[in-house]
Amino acid sequence: MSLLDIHVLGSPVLRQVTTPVETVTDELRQLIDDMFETMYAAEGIGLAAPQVGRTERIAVIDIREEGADPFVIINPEIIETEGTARAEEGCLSIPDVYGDVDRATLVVVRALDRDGKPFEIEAHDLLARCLQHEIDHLHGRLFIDYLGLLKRRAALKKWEKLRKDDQSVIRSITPKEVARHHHRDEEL
Ligand code: K1U
Ligand code: ZN
Repeated sequence: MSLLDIHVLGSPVLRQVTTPVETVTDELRQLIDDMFETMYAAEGIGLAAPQVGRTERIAVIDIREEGADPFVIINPEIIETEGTARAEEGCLSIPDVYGDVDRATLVVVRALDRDGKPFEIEAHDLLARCLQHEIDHLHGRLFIDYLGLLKRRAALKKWEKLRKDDQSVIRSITPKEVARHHHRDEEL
């Protein structure tokens, strides 16, 4: 498995609409494994293909809660929603920038699994939020798009300040992040 570089705000791939997967090949299964490894090293609860520079409609999710197993969604569609709640979100592609986003509290998502088999998942609360965040990535949308004008402006200002000394649109996971991730695994 390998760690993938993460694209950050400013990289055009984050704004692209992804392409549906026709066949889940071994090459795509390798990509999925690498995405899981990258998500864990970056300490995220989800990761979508555009964040690693890919245009396939694929995202991986692990909210690390008891009873919630990691899973991949391929060609996901939200087929039902219920309720709304506002909560703070961040994004591995806009590190250290946060904002409150209204999302459905319940979603039903239909997708393909890593063997290309269709499944449906009913998700609540954080898992529902994470699914919506990742599916947004697959449509070129970012959480900052939902912020009001002033909050969005403040978020972008913070982002510009943070990246003043590094304008690159791709970030590599640092050895420090990898070490922290391994250390946490050993503790568990
Ligand atoms: O796609 C990404 O950028 C990953 C992102 C997904 C996310 C889902 C739901 C709410 C916010 C963000 C993250 O993993 S951000 C970091 C994170 O680990 C986290 C976020 C919320 C609660 C717990 C952890
Ligand atoms: Zn994100």
